Amino acid sequence: MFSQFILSSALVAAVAAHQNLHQFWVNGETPGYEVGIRPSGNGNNPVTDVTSIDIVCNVPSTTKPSSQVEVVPVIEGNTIKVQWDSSSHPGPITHMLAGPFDDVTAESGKGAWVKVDELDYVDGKWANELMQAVNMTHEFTLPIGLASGQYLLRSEMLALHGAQTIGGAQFYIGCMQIKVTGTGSAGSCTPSIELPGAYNANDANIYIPNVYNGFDPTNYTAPGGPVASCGGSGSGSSITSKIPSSTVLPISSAATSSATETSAATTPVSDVPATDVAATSAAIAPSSSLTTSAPTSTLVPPTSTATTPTTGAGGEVAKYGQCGGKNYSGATACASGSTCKVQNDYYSQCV
Ligand SMILES: [Cu+2]
Repeated sequence: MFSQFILSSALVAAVAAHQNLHQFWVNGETPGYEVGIRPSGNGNNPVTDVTSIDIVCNVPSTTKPSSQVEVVPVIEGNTIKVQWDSSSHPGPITHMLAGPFDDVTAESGKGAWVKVDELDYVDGKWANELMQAVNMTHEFTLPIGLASGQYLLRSEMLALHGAQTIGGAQFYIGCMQIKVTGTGSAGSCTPSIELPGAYNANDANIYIPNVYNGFDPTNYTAPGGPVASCGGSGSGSSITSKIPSSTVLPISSAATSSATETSAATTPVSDVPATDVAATSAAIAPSSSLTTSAPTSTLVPPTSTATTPTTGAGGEVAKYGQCGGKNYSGATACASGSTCKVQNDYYSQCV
């Protein structure tokens, strides 16, 4: 009896630590709580069979199928902030895109994906710990050079506390449905991977026999390969205000033309110069709270970017943004308070 009690207590603790994705923000504006996100038909439980279709977008909900989930308009280069349930499970967070599709609500996501964001282990902290410090949020920028169309945006938190056994790693997955206005063409982002297929139960970043016994997470990289390059001017909305004006035109015109259909934008894009848009998106600090409106108190005055030289590509990358790596051609200077740290050959990040 006593041992049963211990077992059930342990299970309760484990269940309490499970997590789901509940909300996201586009340039600081949210479509709402659990809006635009496919709900889990799996409770808050993880997916552990990496070869199953569930590894793509979790177990489908039977009560709210994807056809009833909103498709949220975004623009390439926008900042996306996600918020998950609190998690004490150590591990990385990654984001991937599948598309473009004509109707994302009808797509399972089985097939090609490109990784657009990754946060692993930085300065002695796993992604979940870094997120816990900022209300369980994480933000990144959509790449520039995406083809217009509808996409699945997949958020994955991989929990490694059971990774010492094969099949013990826990994948928490939430898929957002978005409609991208972009300047690229289909297939512009490389490399791509297949889901299911790219993950194997015995991959070195999924099955870690020594995870509690000498494992060094310093150089750990999450499953799914490197962050993709999308043929645009690098990733990150900060690029729009930093590169010569002659090359910013495709981006700003895209932003302007789609402003009317972007419910997430409270400030008409056409009313502010591109530098303001960039400054605003770069200023959405992860420390912003649970409020559903833009964290205006953290906004950096546009004047901070007005003095930026217009020549060269040397701009400022927001904290947690990409600042280097193979095939990366964007800004490399990190916002004050953060420094550029190499995560792998393909990805350096301001932390
Ligand atoms: Cu858990």
